[in-house]
Amino acid sequence: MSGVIRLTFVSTNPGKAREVREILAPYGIRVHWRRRRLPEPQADDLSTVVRSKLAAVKDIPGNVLVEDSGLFIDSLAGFPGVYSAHFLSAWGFGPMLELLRRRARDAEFRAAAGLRVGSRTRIFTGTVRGTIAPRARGTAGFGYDPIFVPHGWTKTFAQVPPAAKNRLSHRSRAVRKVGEYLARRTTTS
Ligand code: ITT
Repeated sequence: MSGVIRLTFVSTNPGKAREVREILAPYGIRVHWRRRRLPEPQADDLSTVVRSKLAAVKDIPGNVLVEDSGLFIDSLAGFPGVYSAHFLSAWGFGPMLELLRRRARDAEFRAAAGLRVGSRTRIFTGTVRGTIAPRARGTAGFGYDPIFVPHGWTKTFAQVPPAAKNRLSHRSRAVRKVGEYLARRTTTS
Protein backbone atom coordinates (compact mmCIF):
# COMPACT_ATOMS: atom_id res chain seq x y z
CA MET A 1 0.00 0.00 0.00
CA SER A 2 1.32 3.49 -0.79
CA GLY A 3 0.24 6.90 0.46
CA VAL A 4 1.07 9.36 3.15
CA ILE A 5 1.53 8.25 6.76
CA ARG A 6 0.43 10.91 9.25
CA LEU A 7 2.14 11.48 12.58
CA THR A 8 1.61 14.05 15.34
CA PHE A 9 4.84 15.19 17.04
CA VAL A 10 4.20 16.68 20.49
CA SER A 11 6.85 19.06 21.82
CA THR A 12 7.41 22.69 22.83
CA ASN A 13 10.65 22.86 20.85
CA PRO A 14 10.36 24.21 17.28
CA GLY A 15 13.94 23.12 16.46
CA LYS A 16 13.12 19.50 17.29
CA ALA A 17 9.90 19.69 15.27
CA ARG A 18 11.70 21.03 12.18
CA GLU A 19 14.30 18.27 12.35
CA VAL A 20 11.75 15.49 12.94
CA ARG A 21 9.75 16.68 9.92
CA GLU A 22 12.84 16.67 7.67
CA ILE A 23 14.11 13.31 8.90
CA LEU A 24 10.75 11.59 8.34
CA ALA A 25 9.87 13.14 4.95
CA PRO A 26 11.83 10.53 2.92
CA TYR A 27 9.71 7.77 4.53
CA GLY A 28 6.50 9.37 3.19
CA ILE A 29 5.57 10.48 6.72
CA ARG A 30 3.83 13.84 7.10
CA VAL A 31 4.48 15.37 10.52
CA HIS A 32 2.00 17.62 12.25
CA TRP A 33 3.63 19.55 15.12
CA ARG A 34 1.48 19.98 18.21
CA ARG A 35 2.97 22.38 20.75
CA ARG A 36 2.24 21.10 24.24
CA ARG A 37 4.34 21.03 27.41
CA LEU A 38 4.43 17.48 28.78
CA PRO A 39 5.26 16.48 32.37
CA GLU A 40 8.87 15.43 32.91
CA PRO A 41 9.45 13.34 36.07
CA GLN A 42 12.70 13.43 38.05
CA ALA A 43 14.65 10.64 36.40
CA ASP A 44 18.19 10.18 35.21
CA ASP A 45 17.42 8.36 32.00
CA LEU A 46 15.65 9.61 28.91
CA SER A 47 13.46 6.52 28.41
CA THR A 48 11.72 7.06 31.77
CA VAL A 49 10.93 10.63 30.76
CA VAL A 50 9.68 9.46 27.36
CA ARG A 51 7.34 6.91 28.95
CA SER A 52 5.86 9.69 31.07
CA LYS A 53 5.49 11.93 28.00
CA LEU A 54 3.71 9.08 26.16
CA ALA A 55 1.28 8.68 29.05
CA ALA A 56 0.38 12.37 28.75
CA VAL A 57 -0.61 12.25 25.06
CA LYS A 58 -3.25 9.52 25.34
CA ASP A 59 -5.96 11.98 24.28
CA ILE A 60 -4.30 12.70 20.92
CA PRO A 61 -5.61 10.40 18.17
CA GLY A 62 -3.59 8.62 15.48
CA ASN A 63 0.15 8.01 15.36
CA VAL A 64 1.90 10.10 18.03
CA LEU A 65 5.60 10.80 18.60
CA VAL A 66 7.32 12.40 21.62
CA GLU A 67 11.04 12.83 22.22
CA ASP A 68 13.40 13.52 25.10
CA SER A 69 17.04 14.38 24.56
CA GLY A 70 20.07 15.93 26.20
CA LEU A 71 23.79 16.59 26.22
CA PHE A 72 25.80 14.25 28.46
CA ILE A 73 29.36 15.37 29.29
CA ASP A 74 31.68 12.53 30.36
CA SER A 75 33.87 14.54 32.76
CA LEU A 76 30.79 16.03 34.48
CA ALA A 77 29.33 12.55 35.18
CA GLY A 78 26.76 12.99 32.42
CA PHE A 79 25.62 16.47 33.42
CA PRO A 80 23.49 18.32 32.23
CA GLY A 81 21.83 15.19 30.74
CA VAL A 82 18.10 15.13 31.41
CA TYR A 83 18.41 18.68 32.79
CA SER A 84 19.85 20.09 29.54
CA ALA A 85 16.91 22.32 28.61
CA HIS A 86 16.56 23.77 32.10
CA PHE A 87 20.30 24.28 32.62
CA LEU A 88 20.72 26.13 29.31
CA SER A 89 17.79 28.48 29.85
CA ALA A 90 18.91 29.24 33.41
CA TRP A 91 22.66 29.61 32.86
CA GLY A 92 23.56 29.72 29.15
CA PHE A 93 26.88 28.25 27.95
CA GLY A 94 29.14 30.29 30.30
CA PRO A 95 29.43 28.11 33.43
CA MET A 96 29.79 24.92 31.40
CA LEU A 97 32.58 26.31 29.22
CA GLU A 98 34.31 27.60 32.35
CA LEU A 99 34.06 24.19 34.08
CA LEU A 100 35.50 22.47 31.00
CA ARG A 101 38.59 24.67 30.81
CA ARG A 102 40.35 22.16 33.05
CA ARG A 103 38.43 18.98 32.21
CA ALA A 104 38.11 16.55 29.30
CA ARG A 105 35.67 17.81 26.68
CA ASP A 106 34.22 14.48 25.42
CA ALA A 107 30.44 14.38 25.34
CA GLU A 108 27.47 12.83 23.65
CA PHE A 109 24.03 13.89 22.60
CA ARG A 110 21.34 11.29 23.30
CA ALA A 111 17.76 11.11 22.08
CA ALA A 112 14.90 8.78 22.95
CA ALA A 113 11.86 8.89 20.65
CA GLY A 114 8.59 7.44 21.95
CA LEU A 115 6.07 6.31 19.35
CA ARG A 116 2.46 5.30 19.86
CA VAL A 117 0.73 3.45 17.02
CA GLY A 118 -2.73 2.14 17.86
CA SER A 119 -2.41 0.51 21.28
CA ARG A 120 1.35 -0.15 20.94
CA THR A 121 4.17 2.03 22.19
CA ARG A 122 7.82 1.71 21.18
CA ILE A 123 10.96 3.63 22.20
CA PHE A 124 13.86 4.16 19.77
CA THR A 125 17.19 5.67 20.81
CA GLY A 126 20.12 7.38 19.12
CA THR A 127 23.44 8.92 20.19
CA VAL A 128 26.25 10.93 18.61
CA ARG A 129 29.66 11.43 20.21
CA GLY A 130 31.76 14.55 19.99
CA THR A 131 33.56 17.26 21.95
CA ILE A 132 32.55 20.56 23.48
CA ALA A 133 34.10 23.53 21.66
CA PRO A 134 35.98 26.13 23.76
CA ARG A 135 33.52 28.82 22.64
CA ALA A 136 30.18 29.02 20.82
CA ARG A 137 30.36 29.07 17.02
CA GLY A 138 27.56 29.29 14.42
CA THR A 139 23.93 30.31 14.35
CA ALA A 140 22.05 27.33 12.88
CA GLY A 141 20.10 24.79 14.92
CA PHE A 142 19.15 25.30 18.56
CA GLY A 143 20.18 24.57 22.13
CA TYR A 144 23.77 23.35 22.50
CA ASP A 145 24.45 23.14 18.74
CA PRO A 146 26.93 26.09 18.81
CA ILE A 147 29.25 24.23 21.22
CA PHE A 148 28.99 20.62 19.99
CA VAL A 149 31.57 19.32 17.48
CA PRO A 150 30.78 15.73 16.34
CA HIS A 151 33.74 13.35 16.13
CA GLY A 152 35.55 13.71 12.81
CA TRP A 153 34.30 17.28 12.29
CA THR A 154 35.96 20.66 12.86
CA LYS A 155 32.67 22.59 12.80
CA THR A 156 29.89 22.72 15.37
CA PHE A 157 26.37 21.57 14.57
CA ALA A 158 25.42 25.27 14.40
CA GLN A 159 27.94 25.94 11.60
CA VAL A 160 26.49 23.48 9.08
CA PRO A 161 23.18 23.31 7.15
CA PRO A 162 20.34 21.34 8.79
CA ALA A 163 20.76 18.45 6.34
CA ALA A 164 24.36 17.90 7.47
CA LYS A 165 23.34 17.76 11.14
CA ASN A 166 20.47 15.42 10.25
CA ARG A 167 22.84 12.96 8.59
CA LEU A 168 24.39 11.91 11.88
CA SER A 169 22.66 13.53 14.85
CA HIS A 170 21.33 11.59 17.84
CA ARG A 171 17.82 12.68 16.84
CA SER A 172 18.18 11.46 13.27
CA ARG A 173 19.51 8.11 14.51
CA ALA A 174 16.50 7.65 16.79
CA VAL A 175 13.88 9.10 14.47
CA ARG A 176 15.05 7.19 11.38
CA LYS A 177 14.26 4.02 13.34
CA VAL A 178 10.74 5.42 13.80
CA GLY A 179 10.52 6.00 10.04
CA GLU A 180 11.68 2.48 9.22
CA TYR A 181 9.25 0.97 11.74
CA LEU A 182 6.24 2.93 10.46
CA ALA A 183 7.07 2.35 6.80
CA ARG A 184 7.48 -1.40 7.43
CA ARG A 185 4.18 -1.62 9.32
CA THR A 186 2.39 0.17 6.50
CA THR A 187 3.77 -2.03 3.72
CA THR A 188 3.10 -5.27 5.60
CA SER A 189 -0.41 -4.38 6.82
P1 ITT B 1 10.03 19.18 24.73
O1 ITT B 1 8.80 20.02 24.80
O2 ITT B 1 10.05 18.24 23.56
O3 ITT B 1 10.33 18.48 26.04
P2 ITT B 1 12.53 20.54 25.30
O4 ITT B 1 13.41 21.49 24.54
O5 ITT B 1 12.12 20.92 26.69
O6 ITT B 1 11.22 20.22 24.41
P3 ITT B 1 13.91 18.22 26.34
O7 ITT B 1 13.23 18.30 27.65
O8 ITT B 1 14.03 16.88 25.67
O9 ITT B 1 13.20 19.13 25.25
O10 ITT B 1 15.32 18.88 26.49
C1 ITT B 1 16.27 18.68 25.51
C2 ITT B 1 17.30 19.80 25.57
O11 ITT B 1 18.58 19.23 25.24
C3 ITT B 1 17.03 20.85 24.52
O12 ITT B 1 16.19 21.88 24.98
C4 ITT B 1 18.43 21.33 24.22
O13 ITT B 1 18.85 22.25 25.19
C5 ITT B 1 19.26 20.05 24.35
N1 ITT B 1 19.33 19.36 23.05
C6 ITT B 1 18.73 18.19 22.72
N2 ITT B 1 18.96 17.89 21.44
C7 ITT B 1 19.70 18.90 20.94
C8 ITT B 1 20.22 19.19 19.67
O14 ITT B 1 19.99 18.40 18.61
N3 ITT B 1 20.93 20.30 19.52
C9 ITT B 1 21.16 21.11 20.54
N4 ITT B 1 20.69 20.94 21.78
C10 ITT B 1 19.94 19.84 21.98
